[in-house]
Amino acid sequence: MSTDQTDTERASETGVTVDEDVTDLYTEYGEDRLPPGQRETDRFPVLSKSGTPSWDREEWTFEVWGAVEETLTFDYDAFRELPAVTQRQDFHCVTGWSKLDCAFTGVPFPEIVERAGVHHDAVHVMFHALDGYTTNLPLEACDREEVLFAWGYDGERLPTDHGGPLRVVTPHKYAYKGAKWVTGVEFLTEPERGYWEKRGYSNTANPWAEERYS
Ligand SMILES: Nc1nc2c(c(=O)[nH]1)N[C@H]1C(S)=C(S)[C@@H](COP(=O)(O)O)O[C@H]1N2
Ligand SMILES: [Mo]
Repeated sequence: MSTDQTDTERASETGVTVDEDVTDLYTEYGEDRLPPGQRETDRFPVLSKSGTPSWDREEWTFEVWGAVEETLTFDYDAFRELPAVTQRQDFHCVTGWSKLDCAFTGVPFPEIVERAGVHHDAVHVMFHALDGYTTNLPLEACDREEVLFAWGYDGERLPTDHGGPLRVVTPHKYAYKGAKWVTGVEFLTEPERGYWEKRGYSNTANPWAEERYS
């Protein structure tokens, strides 16, 4: 697949109806849709620090806490009832591959911000996951419609290897900013670093500026 196809051609390839195409967000950051130093892949590789954790649908919860008016807890069914959107997005891994035209379905980050009533002094966010993974972003970097808590991929339930039942996707950042198996989001009044950010990966992770390592 080349990067100069039309949107119509792309839509017919995946066969999934999308509500929004956000693959043009690169124009905020760079000239080319494919960030520098990346190569396009048709596969969707699996990358995890320590394998795929198991989870139990009855026990699973998603929590929102920290600098918020209201701590929120959802079980799986309650989370699936939140308003969701299907977006066509690109996915850029810091190790050098990019998968274009992924169809992710999920709940936009601002929906969670609104429901929790995030405090005015909240400036930062930490995502927590089942495998002990964490990753962080400034609130203003993740409070955007393209950051999804995704439970669907290509019209199906998100596969467990790719972070099911729920993962975060951050199409404007390298993919390590998107926690797979996410179980909670914590709003912070001071910046903190997550798993890879403490181990030499870039804190800012802008693919178009090749912010890979710090
Ligand atoms: N919970 C969790 N989330 C994670 C990771 C992980 O090890 N654990 N790895 C990150 C990295 S480095 C990448 S590139 C993407 C890979 O997502 P994929 O396996 O669906 O391709 O997930 C990110 N999110
Ligand atoms: Mo990665």
